[in-house]
Amino acid sequence: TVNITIDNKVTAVPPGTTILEAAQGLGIGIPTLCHLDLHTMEVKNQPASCRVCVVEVEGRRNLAPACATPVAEGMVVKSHSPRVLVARKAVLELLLSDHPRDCLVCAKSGQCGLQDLAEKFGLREVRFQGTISTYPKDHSPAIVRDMDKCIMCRRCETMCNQVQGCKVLTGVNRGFDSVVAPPYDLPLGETVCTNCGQCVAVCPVGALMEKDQTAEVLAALADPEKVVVVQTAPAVRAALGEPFGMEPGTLVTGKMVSALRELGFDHVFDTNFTADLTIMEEGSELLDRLNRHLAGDESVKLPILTSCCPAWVKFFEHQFPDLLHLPSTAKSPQQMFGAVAKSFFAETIGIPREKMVVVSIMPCLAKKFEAARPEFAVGGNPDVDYVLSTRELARMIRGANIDFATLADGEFDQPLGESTGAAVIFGATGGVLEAAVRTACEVATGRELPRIDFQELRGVEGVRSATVKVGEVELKVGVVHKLGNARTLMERIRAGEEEFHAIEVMSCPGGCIGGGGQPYHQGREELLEMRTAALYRDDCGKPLRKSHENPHIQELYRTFLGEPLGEKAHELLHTHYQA
Ligand code: HC1
Ligand code: SF4
Repeated sequence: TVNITIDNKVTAVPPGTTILEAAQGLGIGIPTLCHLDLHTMEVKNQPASCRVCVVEVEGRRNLAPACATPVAEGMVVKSHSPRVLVARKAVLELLLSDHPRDCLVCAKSGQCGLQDLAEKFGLREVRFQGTISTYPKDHSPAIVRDMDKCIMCRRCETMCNQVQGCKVLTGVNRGFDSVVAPPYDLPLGETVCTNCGQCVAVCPVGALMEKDQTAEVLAALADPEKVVVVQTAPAVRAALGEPFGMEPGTLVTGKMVSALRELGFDHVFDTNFTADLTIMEEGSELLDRLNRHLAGDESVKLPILTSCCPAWVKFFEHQFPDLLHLPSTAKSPQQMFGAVAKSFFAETIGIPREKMVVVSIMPCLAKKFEAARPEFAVGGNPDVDYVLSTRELARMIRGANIDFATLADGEFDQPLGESTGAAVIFGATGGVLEAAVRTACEVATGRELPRIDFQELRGVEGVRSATVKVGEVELKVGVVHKLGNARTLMERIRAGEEEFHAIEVMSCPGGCIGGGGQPYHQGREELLEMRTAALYRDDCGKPLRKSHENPHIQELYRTFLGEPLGEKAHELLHTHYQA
């Protein structure tokens, strides 16, 4: 080990440790804007470009960036000497010299790393004035890029290329003109961008933001002619408390329901209901393909791939156009909900679909893109009208002055608000497959499962595989999160190097709980673990934990849909893919 002293505190750390890491180990906070360390992914963004982490190292003439300076034996460091503070302030002023000052109307206001430091350092003027770079804003179906605000920290690039394997964002040009851009400077919406939003999740400033749809939703709520129905994704309930100061991993399902009622939604329903429905369809498809495969039908292709993650869907459409016969044709729970709400539920309450507005609350930005896909509309009227991220909902709640923390727990409306424990774990990596296995096992054997928890499908590793017995069959399943891992696995499958019966892919770290629309995770992996634990706790506490036991799902098949994979189910609940 190497002995080092920081702010008079002594520590011993392994060689190669940076001053920043050693300081963190001592509980000493050194500000950073560009640094990002994703331990479990073994990915680091370490360009040392922002320079706000500079520290004084005894015996060295120049200040050193703590994030990129390895420790040395006997090193003595001062993290907040007057010299350091003066330098940091100057660094901030230089960053601000080429940065818009429109904090009042910036979507990142209040959560901006640069604004936060400017406030902490008491900046009252920017001494260095010069040209301010300007770029046209780029609006994709999910993301707004405002490169005027980019500070070239390159965190987005690391997420997009190293974690997601999408290679959409790269630093281009030099010096004052340098900026992060898609290939050929194309608009993001015309590239292979999956809308996963992981670039947004780590952007420290307002350069990458979600496409905000709160104004459209407010207008619908204010329109007396409209019946506004809302659905809430599994992962939202594990993170919505965070913007209101609650401990990460606090389950706020009941408060979320109450807040949505207070905001004026006419019917508060749950995407978890259609997550159970997805299992009925996708589980049936899995058993059907498996049985035909075992009977020697060579036209059946395996592995079946889950299809509820819209960024993953767009990824395989772009990257694996030759394998479009593999994904399940089941729509995602979000889209199943829209289709059921605007048919079954509109009929139930006796209104035409045009009078109904369906709003989703999602942890995800790609859900905005998914809802806008033309195949999910009838006569131009979309099944899901607007998608709000967890962050946008939190803003609406704050804007309405609702005291979230003290809200009483509300209950979802019925019939589209009932769900089982199998549905809520959709929000964590491995959950969709676990839910499918719970149902497939019982349907295949007609016997009650000896166990409900499939620990072998849970965890944080990027690629996991397990063998699960479904009836007489040893089902080989894979679970993947983060698209870079999905690419590696799919390439192995394409090359015939790996064989699976079923694979779940979720694009974001940890699954939807780490989605691009959640309170910014900024790469903090412990946060994702706390949210995940909340979903499994919720599952454990439910009286029903298998999708096929959901009484309202059974009723929906009896009275409206018919059989899983039947004609009506096909028309409303299945889709197709295009290269
Ligand atoms: Fe997800 Fe899904 S789990 S995709 O991550 O299948 O977004 O939470 O809503 O649709 O149910 C997201 C979460 C979500 C869908 C479900
Ligand atoms: Fe890359 Fe995802 Fe951002 Fe698109 S949304 S640029 S794929 S990180």
